Amino acid sequence: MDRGEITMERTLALIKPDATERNIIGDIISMIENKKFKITRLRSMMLTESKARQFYDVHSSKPFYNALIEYMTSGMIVAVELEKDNAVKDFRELIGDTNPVNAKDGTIRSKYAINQSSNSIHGSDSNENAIKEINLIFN
Ligand code: IDP
Ligand code: MG
Repeated sequence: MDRGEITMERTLALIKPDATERNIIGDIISMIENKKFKITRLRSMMLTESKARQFYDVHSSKPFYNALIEYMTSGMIVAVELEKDNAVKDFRELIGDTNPVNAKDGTIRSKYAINQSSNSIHGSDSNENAIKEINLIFN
C-alpha cells in the first residue's frame, strides 16, 4: 500500500581486491557516505572460489570468467550492505561504467578503477539481484 513514504531499498557494494590492496577502502566508503547511503552491514573477507563462482554465475560463459574469479579471490574484499531510497540505481550511478575509460567524472570507477577488470567496486544491478547477492555474501 502506498502511504506516500519513501521506499528504502538495499543494494550490495563490494570493494574489490585492487582497491583494498591500495589502501583506498576509507576513501571509497567516504564517497558512498557522502552520497547519503546508510551502511547497514559491513564485513571484510576473502571470497572462496565457490562463492565467487556463484556470485558471477551470470558471466560463466564469458571469456573473462575464469580471470574474473581468480581476481576476485586474489585478495581481501569489503562487502557493504547499503540502504537508501533508489539505492540500486543511485549506487550504479555513483560507481560509474564498468570500463573506467567510459566512467563519468566524480564516479568511484573514474577515480580509482585501473581497467575494465580491476575496477575497484561492485554494485548490484537490480533489486532482485541485490537481495540474492546480499544473502550469498552475508550468509
Ligand atoms: P559491472 O560490474 O559494471 O556490473 P559486468 O559486466 O556485470 O560489470 O561484469 C562484472 C565484472 O566482470 C566487472 O565489474 C569486471 O570486474 C569484470 N569484467 C567485465 N567485463 C570484462 C571484460 O571485458 N574483461 C575483463 N573483465 C571484465
Ligand atoms: Mg554486473
